[in-house]
Amino acid sequence: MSSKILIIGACGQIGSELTFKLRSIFGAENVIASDINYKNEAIVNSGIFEIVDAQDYASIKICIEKYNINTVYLMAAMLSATGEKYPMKAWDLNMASLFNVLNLARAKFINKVFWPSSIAVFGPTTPVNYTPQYAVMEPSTVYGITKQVGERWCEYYFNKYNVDVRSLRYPGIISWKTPPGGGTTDYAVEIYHEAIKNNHYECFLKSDTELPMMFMDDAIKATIDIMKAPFNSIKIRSSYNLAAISFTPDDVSNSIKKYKPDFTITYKPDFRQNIANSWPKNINDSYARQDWKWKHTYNLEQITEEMLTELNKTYN
Ligand code: AKB
Repeated sequence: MSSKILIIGACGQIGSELTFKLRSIFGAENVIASDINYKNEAIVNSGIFEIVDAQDYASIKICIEKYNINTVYLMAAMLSATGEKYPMKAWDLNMASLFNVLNLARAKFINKVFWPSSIAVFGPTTPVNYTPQYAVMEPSTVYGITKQVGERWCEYYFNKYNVDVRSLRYPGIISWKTPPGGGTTDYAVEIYHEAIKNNHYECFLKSDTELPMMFMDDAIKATIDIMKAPFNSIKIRSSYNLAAISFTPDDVSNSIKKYKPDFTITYKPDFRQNIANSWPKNINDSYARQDWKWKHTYNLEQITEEMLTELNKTYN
């Protein structure tokens, strides 16, 4: 694997944990964190940090040249719920950042790229159960459209320009260190914070809304595993289906009640319900398991235990 890494969007939910993990593997001096602002103190103070605007080709190129970067993880994006509020901003950020990094790779300033896609590439006409890798994809959110189009461009840059770009269709990611922002699956993180703080949560999705989810440690492992995998083992250059578990708000609530029997939940679905309704309930990720030996670890019980334990320390 490459020795000098740049993470764009390092202050976000996944970018921050990826930064810590990559630094523990490759050494802090070899992993440069960057973002559009200084919003995550833990990241800004933990090693080399640069302000980089993902929408500005020159801003990324300057950083790549300054540190002799050869691998970029592009983690900056506007997610599904915020994207519906600011459609053009979502389109501009998600597409411009991807083109900037792909074009830097095409011009040989870097030689390896990770770009996350999402289950949002699927839409209301996709089969919802064990959605296969190759399925109808008619995304109904701006975020999903950017991810589907992005996948096509990744495959195109691989085929036409030999750009070594690797990608995963992330499900909802659950973590306690850095909060998510602007996603439809965010309820599955908020619920744990509210359980600790107020012993109550008002959920913006209906109780039986089943969605694919994954604990952060598994998501980071998948990301590093696909980047480590031998070049020829990566057979899919659009993006791999990736799965761990699937659950509903009711399932999470019941798992929290095992530790906090007084916990209560109410339901007040908002516009995010329609987004969730358009996504798969669970995902068939057999290509990832076959091609680069993907395997998840965490189930819902383990996630609940770790979330409650860690957030308890944060708030108390
Ligand atoms: C979102 O909810 O928008 C994201 C995603 C599934 O990509 N977490």
